[in-house]
Amino acid sequence: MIGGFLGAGKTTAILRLAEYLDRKGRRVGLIMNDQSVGLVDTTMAATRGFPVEEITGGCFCCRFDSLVDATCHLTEKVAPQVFIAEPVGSCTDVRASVSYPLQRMYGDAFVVAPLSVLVDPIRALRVLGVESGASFSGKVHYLYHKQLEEAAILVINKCDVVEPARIAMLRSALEREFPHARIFEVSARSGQGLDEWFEAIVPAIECDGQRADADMEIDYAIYGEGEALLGWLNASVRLDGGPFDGNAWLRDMAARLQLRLDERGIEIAHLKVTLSPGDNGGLAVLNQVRNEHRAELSHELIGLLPGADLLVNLRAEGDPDHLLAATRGALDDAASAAGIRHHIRHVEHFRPGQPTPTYRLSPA
Ligand SMILES: Nc1nc2c(ncn2[C@@H]2O[C@H](COP(=O)(O)OP(=O)(O)O)[C@@H](O)[C@H]2O)c(=O)[nH]1
Ligand SMILES: [Mg+2]
Repeated sequence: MIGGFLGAGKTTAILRLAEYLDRKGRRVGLIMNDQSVGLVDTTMAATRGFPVEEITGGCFCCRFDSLVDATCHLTEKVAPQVFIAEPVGSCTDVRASVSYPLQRMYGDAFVVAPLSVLVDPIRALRVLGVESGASFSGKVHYLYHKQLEEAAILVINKCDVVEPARIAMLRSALEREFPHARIFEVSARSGQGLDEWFEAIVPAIECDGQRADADMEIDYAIYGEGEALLGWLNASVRLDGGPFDGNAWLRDMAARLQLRLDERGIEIAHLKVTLSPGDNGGLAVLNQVRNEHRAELSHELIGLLPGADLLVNLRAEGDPDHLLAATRGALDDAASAAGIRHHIRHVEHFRPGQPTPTYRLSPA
């Protein structure tokens, strides 16, 4: 499992690890996880040609049997030698509720690698109190700390965009607070540092697996309240009446959405949007991981589109009704500014429920 908070770069890193293992001749199967259906991450993984299963409607810990089922489905299809799984970014305590139960109950079938947890350096510098800036409330910070505390390996990602001096400050803060963890500095985007990190996990998968570390104390009431402060919205929308420039439209829609969220004081954890004209016409992907972070288009479309399918995954600290109102408003305004029509086919907005793991085991 490659864990970490929303927007830390898990999906990007997982696809890199899958490519690394593929180059080494290992068959890989990916398992994506989210609270609801219609996942940008699954679309991204499938576009890269890797076999992928998606577990929705709850995190791995609360849908443990679905996780085991997903490995069976992948085994029937491609018999992977390595499974790479992305837990929901608002989830923690995955060692006790996923790694140990897997090892204990299915130890003949699986060796579980040490848990790696990624951090976005700018987000982590704020949550750890090293730098000031907009962040989340206390209970979300509690959940974030627990994610780092249970990691055997902490991976400072996005080193390509943050000055080395700030990365050094973050490393010292992490070493102070989490002395048991190994720390790597990488860029999942540029590839910097990835091989060193991958070389630390892959032999562990093949030889000894996960070391049993000390049990982590966690207050599920605070964790659950922290997770429920994060609103979730997944929408699937049809756009018609073009021609229109899909890349420009995505940027405009995201800017309008961010303004509406700003007005309500809602902090974005991760906004992911894909736009697909269909018929293998490519995919545009937009990501934003903080309010003041400019939305990035990591994949662009070529030419004008007559119509397209839009997928919006928004996770932000705020009332889900406000997320829905802001998303509807941004879609209305962006569509009329471009002279196109939009139709919301499916939308879900909610707060994650109290996490209740299927199993919870201590390392002993
Ligand atoms: N600059 C930079 N951006 C990155 C890096 N890794 C991921 N990102 C971006 O961070 C955003 C969130 O990445 P994603 O992999 O979806 O995060 P996840 O929510 O943890 O799965 C996307 O815009 C990525 O392109 C990196 O190493 N450097
Ligand atoms: Mg992801």
